[in-house]
Amino acid sequence: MVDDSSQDFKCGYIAIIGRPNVGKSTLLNHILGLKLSITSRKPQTTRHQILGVKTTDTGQFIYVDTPGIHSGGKKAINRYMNKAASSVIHDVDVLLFLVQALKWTDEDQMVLDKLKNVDVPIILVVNKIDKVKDKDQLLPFLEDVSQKFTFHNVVPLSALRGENIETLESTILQELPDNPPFFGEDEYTDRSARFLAAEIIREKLVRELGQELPYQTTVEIERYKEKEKITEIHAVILVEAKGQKAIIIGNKGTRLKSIGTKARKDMEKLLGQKVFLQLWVKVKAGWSDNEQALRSLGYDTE
Ligand SMILES: Nc1nc2c(ncn2[C@@H]2O[C@H](COP(=O)(O)OP(=O)(O)OP(=O)(O)O)[C@@H](O)[C@H]2O)c(=O)[nH]1
Ligand SMILES: [Mg+2]
Repeated sequence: MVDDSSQDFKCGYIAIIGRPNVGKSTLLNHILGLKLSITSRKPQTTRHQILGVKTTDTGQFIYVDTPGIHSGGKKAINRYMNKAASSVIHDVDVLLFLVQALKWTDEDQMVLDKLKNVDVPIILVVNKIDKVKDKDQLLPFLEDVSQKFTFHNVVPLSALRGENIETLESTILQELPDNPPFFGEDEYTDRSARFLAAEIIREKLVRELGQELPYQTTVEIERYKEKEKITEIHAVILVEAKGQKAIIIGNKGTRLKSIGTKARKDMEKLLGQKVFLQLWVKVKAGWSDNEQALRSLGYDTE
C-alpha cells in the first residue's frame, strides 16, 4: 500500500514579532514545553533570532523567536537587534504579532507599521490576559485593536499560564503550507548547545542585575568540552567598564557564584548531563557599540 500520510502534512515558518517584554519568548517556551529561549522581566532580553521546532502528527511548526523591536537605544547592538527582528518578516509563512492586553504603546504602533506592507498572514496575539482583573475591559480592547489592521485572526491568551494556546496553534496550522517536515522529529532548534549555554548565563545576569547593567554585558564561551560523564564549560562575561565587573562579582564573589550555580543547574537540565562551569568576568570597553567587536562575539551583523 502506498503511504500517502505525508500529503496532509503541513510545515512552515512562524515569526514571533513584537516590542520588548510582551512575552514572545515565554510563548515559544510554552508551546515547545521546554526552556529554549531566555526570558526576564526586563525589556530587550532576547538578542538573537532563535528557531524552536515543534512536530506533531499533522504538522511541523518552525517558530522564529526574535528580539523586541524598539525605539531609542542608538548603539550598534540596538541596530543589530532591530534588524534581527525585522529581517524575518518577509521570509515566513505566518506572523504572530504579540501585544499586551489593555496596553497599546507607541512601540506597538511602530511594529504594526512595519508589518502593514508585508504579504504574510498576521495573527494578532493579545498576551497576558491573566493580568486583566476586570474581564469586561478585554472585549473593548480586542475590538479596538482589531480595527487597527485586517488581521487574519485575533487570539487572546496567557503565555505564562498556558491559557488558550491550543487555539493559537490550530489557527496557525490552518495557515501553514503543505510541505514535508524540514527538521527531524527529535530536533527542536537550529542553535548549538554552546550558544544555548551562553544564553543561559546571560539570562541569569539579566535577572540578577539592576536596570541598566544587563545591556552592557555579553557572554562568550571559551571552552566547551563534552566528556563521558560531564560537560566542561568555560565562559567569560564581558562588560563595558571596570565598575561593572565589581558589581557582577559582588561582595567576596557571592553574586558571580550565585549566577554560576543557577546557570549550571539550567544547563544540566537542558543537556541531561552534569556540567562543570567556570565563569570569569572581563572588561572589553565599547563592545556593544562596535560592529567588529559584535561580529567577533558571534553577533551576525551582516
Ligand atoms: N502575567 C503574565 N506575564 C507574562 C506572560 N507572558 C510573559 N510574561 C512575563 O513578561 C516578562 C517578559 O517576558 P519575555 O518572554 O521575556 O518577553 P519578550 O517579548 O520575549 O521580551 P524581549 O526578549 O525583551 O523582546 C517576563 O517576566 C514574563 O514572565 C503572561 O501571559 N502573563
Ligand atoms: Mg524574548
